[in-house]
Amino acid sequence: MEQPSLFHTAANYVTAKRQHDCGRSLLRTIAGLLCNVAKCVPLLVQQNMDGSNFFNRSWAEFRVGFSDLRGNYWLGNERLHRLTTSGRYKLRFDLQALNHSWYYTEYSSLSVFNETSNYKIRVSGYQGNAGDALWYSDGKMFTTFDRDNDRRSVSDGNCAVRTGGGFWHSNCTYCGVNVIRGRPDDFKWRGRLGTQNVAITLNLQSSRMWLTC
Ligand SMILES: [Ca+2]
Repeated sequence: MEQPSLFHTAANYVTAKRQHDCGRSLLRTIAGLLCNVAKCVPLLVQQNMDGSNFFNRSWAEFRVGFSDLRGNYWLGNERLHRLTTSGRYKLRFDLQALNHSWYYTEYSSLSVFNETSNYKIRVSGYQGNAGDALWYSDGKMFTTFDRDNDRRSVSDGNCAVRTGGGFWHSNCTYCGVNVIRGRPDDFKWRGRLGTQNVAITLNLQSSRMWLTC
């Protein structure tokens, strides 16, 4: 399955950004990000190269974002909040299965609330060919190993500890893009089609999330 070339690599994303006159010095600022998204340059939100433990991070780290030289990336919850409450954006997932086929899921509407609301997510308007895995996170707050806002009982613990990744956990997630491979829920996408909750299961090789317009 062919991947749309625009989304294919993080390098393409950087190149695309530089083709727009938003100012390189602004690339890490909200103004720079808004400028790029306003011009419909897809903005990378997340990239998980291999399901390692890269997303096993604190609340403070998810708040501001983090990255490494291998391409693993989290934009940051505060930026996500400010972007998605200042304009209307789509959220796109590009999903590479272990067999190297590519799939995508897109949501036509995304909002991430403020830190006081524990970065609660609202997402709707699924389309794609991987099913809807984020429905289970809709309306949920963000949970990290040091901030338990999930629906899992106190005695059963914290989904970020259990899965090894911070996310908008319920009990815990069908959208395992931040989960360590081999942990509960795994580095898997489990998509709903119609009323069938797990119609499509993708064992992931890599994942990306984008803000698009
Ligand atoms: Ca809990």
